[in-house]
Amino acid sequence: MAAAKTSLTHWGAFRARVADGDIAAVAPVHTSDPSPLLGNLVGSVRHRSRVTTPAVRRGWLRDGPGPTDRRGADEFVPVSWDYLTELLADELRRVIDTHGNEAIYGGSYGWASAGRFHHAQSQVHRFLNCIGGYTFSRHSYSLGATGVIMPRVVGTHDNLFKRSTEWQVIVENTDLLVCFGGLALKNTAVNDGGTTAHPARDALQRFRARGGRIVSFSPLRDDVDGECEWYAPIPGTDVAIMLALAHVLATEGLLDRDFLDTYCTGYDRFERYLLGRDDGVPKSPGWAEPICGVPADDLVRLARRMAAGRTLVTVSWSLQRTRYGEQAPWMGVTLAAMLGQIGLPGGGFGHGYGSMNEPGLAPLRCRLPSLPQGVNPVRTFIPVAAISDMLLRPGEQFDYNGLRLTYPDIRLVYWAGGNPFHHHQNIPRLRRALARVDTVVVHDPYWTPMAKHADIVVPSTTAYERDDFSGSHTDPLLVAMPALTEPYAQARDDYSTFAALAERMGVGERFTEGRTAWQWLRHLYRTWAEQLDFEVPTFDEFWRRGHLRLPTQTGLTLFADFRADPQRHRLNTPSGRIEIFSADIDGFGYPDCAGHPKWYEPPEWLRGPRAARYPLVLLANQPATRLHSQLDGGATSQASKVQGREPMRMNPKDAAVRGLVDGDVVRVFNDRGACLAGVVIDERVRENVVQLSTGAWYDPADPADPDAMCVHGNPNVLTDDSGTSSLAHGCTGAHTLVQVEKFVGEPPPVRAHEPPVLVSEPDAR
Ligand SMILES: Nc1nc2c(c(=O)[nH]1)N[C@H]1C(S)=C(S)[C@@H](COP(=O)(O)OP(=O)(O)OC[C@H]3O[C@@H](n4cnc5c(=O)[nH]c(N)nc54)[C@H](O)[C@@H]3O)O[C@H]1N2
Ligand SMILES: Nc1nc2c(c(=O)[nH]1)N[C@H]1C(S)=C(S)[C@@H](COP(=O)(O)OP(=O)(O)OC[C@H]3O[C@@H](n4cnc5c(=O)[nH]c(N)nc54)[C@H](O)[C@@H]3O)O[C@H]1N2
Ligand SMILES: [Mo]
Repeated sequence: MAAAKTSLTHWGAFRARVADGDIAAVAPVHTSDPSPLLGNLVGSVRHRSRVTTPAVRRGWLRDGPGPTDRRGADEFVPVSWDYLTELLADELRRVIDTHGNEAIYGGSYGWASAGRFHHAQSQVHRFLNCIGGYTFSRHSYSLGATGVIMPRVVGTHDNLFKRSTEWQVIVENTDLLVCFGGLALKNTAVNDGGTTAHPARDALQRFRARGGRIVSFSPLRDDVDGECEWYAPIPGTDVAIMLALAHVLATEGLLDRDFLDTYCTGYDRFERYLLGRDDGVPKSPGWAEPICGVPADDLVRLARRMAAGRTLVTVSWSLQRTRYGEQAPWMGVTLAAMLGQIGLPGGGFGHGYGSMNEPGLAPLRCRLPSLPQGVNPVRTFIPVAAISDMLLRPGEQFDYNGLRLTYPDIRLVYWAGGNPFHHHQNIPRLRRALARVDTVVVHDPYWTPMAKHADIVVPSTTAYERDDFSGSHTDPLLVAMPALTEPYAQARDDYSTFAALAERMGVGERFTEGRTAWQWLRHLYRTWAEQLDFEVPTFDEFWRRGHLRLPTQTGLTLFADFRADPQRHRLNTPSGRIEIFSADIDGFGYPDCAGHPKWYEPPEWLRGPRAARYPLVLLANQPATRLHSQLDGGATSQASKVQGREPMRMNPKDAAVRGLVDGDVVRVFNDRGACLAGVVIDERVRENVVQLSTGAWYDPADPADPDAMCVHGNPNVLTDDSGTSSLAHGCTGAHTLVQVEKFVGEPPPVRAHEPPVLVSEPDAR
């Protein structure tokens, strides 16, 4: 099993020097533009926040399962693996026998680590399927709105990324890149499953060298690296801007009627709205200016430029992570359709350039190996960001994507590979929701806030303490991930934990199929290799070499095949075309999502009534210094902190009126909650906007109080979790309105990365 000490993360491949059971140094491999996130790996295996022993919350051990407000405030009792397995198996059995499998929530959303076999979500879902199933979740926090709206508009959502127009095609063909939400390079380092290539920075340089121009709409200047024409509209108003651009195209005869007639349906219905035929309000640049703050003349000129050359309209994913988030991608496609360039090289629509590594990369010509998850006999599900609603409102009905669904009565929450205290909005409400269930189980290598809110905590290995391999659908390399070091303390692979649990519950053989983890790796590789239409080396050869290059499909343009032959390549929509008007959505009659893209005033915006009390828009965007909450204790993440708090960037004018200087600790608050943050003054941030990225581990000043201030800077104590609309119920974490004031006195210490108090109990084994 000896192999070079290289491995893969979601943000790149690296070579490690290992000493004393930990990663002592890392160097990037394969990439020409390595991610700074690699800096978080050093010391991560033996970090003080590791879970070193199976542990059970003291109150749960004493009083048994049941609703309680002690979660997050209690001590933990270390137990043996055998006792943990026994307790957990008995509790799962009790819940299933008394309430049925539907009472287990196993959505278990989260990114976990790279690795095709030891992928925590695949493992937990396979295990729960073996014991009769679980209530599951649909879609993601990334693309909650897109995942529902885009299949109805263009017949797919993932092909928008997996078969996106390649960077090289943009470099060679695009004249004008109009980017709603910028093209943030900090985000392009990352891909789910791992990535080895980071071509975006170089592509943008070559694009500019060829004479390409970038227009960025974003509250942050540095969402585009280097030269661009920057507009900083009021956050949340991109749909109004796109409507204004569309209005110019429609009224100046700049739209492509042939394209709209041949490839789209419902433009005329939409145009009635655009021109104000029914409501008397033309959505003109003059109408948009007071909404978005961008001068009408600039919008007129931009629309004309867009029609004069090869233009790619890109919409970042952040735009759909807000209330009415369905509208931005829908309107983006509509605008691109009016320009008539969808399917032409370098023109049309793009979604997620600058959001993830994947858009702009060449897809593999083959599938990847993956662990079969089995079949879930339970059909109950929720849209993923409805977790608090589900736990707080069992039995209540709600609308979702044309369906009327009922929230199940959840008794046990099972999490492996995610951190809801990172990903979910309105943490005070989430804490009250988690207090309602009988039992919370968490597998994680670290004492994350979610682990501290659990009853049963299962110490997992990190990806660097076990053998695995990984890759993603838009990366040419399959990469071997040999264990870099032995498992720390009592940590075990999730696979071993589930194998032991399955054995105890009488389904051991079904779960393991008689294979060890190492045998599974070989099995997954071999069965994958057998169905390929090209030759690959044996598993041993692959493992020895450390990576395997797979064929990719280069030169793609999104929807080129549809453009070439709209009959043969009809879209998977009711009309087979791009649905600018959707009769289905119209038929649902939702007040918050009409049959065509439309401007809705968001609740959390600067021109609304709420801004009188909370006059700043907080952008809770993706952190430049880590992936989500992962390795927040690592060097790159820690170097960015200000007096130990998460940095919050703000415009010099907003700082001046509050008497703030660089390095101050501030209290950021609204009527949902409050957190501390460290001030970084930066004129690249629009006025009336502050940026506090996600990912600082939640650290309540008083762990027993769900409304306590987070002393570390987690913006999700402030955000709203009410969902994008009745259509998708997507995550709306991107924006929230806040006020900021100087924190007076000595700020409380940050204890986020300290383990909880561990106490021994006489009866515990
Ligand atoms: N306000 C606001 N909130 C947001 C967002 C936003 O823009 N604004 N963005 C949202 C988005 S797009 C996303 S994708 C989510 C991300 O939310 P998550 O995916 O939940 O966040 P991560 O921090 O990646 O959590 C992964 C967890 O898996 C653990 N882990 C790693 N390896 C293993 C393993 O092998 N086994 C086990 N059991 N655990 C492992 C890590 O230690 C970590 O605790 O956040 C969302 N939340
Ligand atoms: N370094 C790093 N990279 C990541 C991640 C990470 O945690 N760390 N997470 C990954 C994941 S899971 C996902 S889903 C993607 C998410 O990708 P996105 O959702 O696109 O990423 P964000 O950084 O939240 O937002 C991108 C930019 O949009 C701008 N923006 C916010 N609101 C508005 C608005 O109303 N209008 C306009 N025009 N612009 C706005 C912000 O300035 C922000 O910097 O990122 C991925 N990449
Ligand atoms: Mo995401």
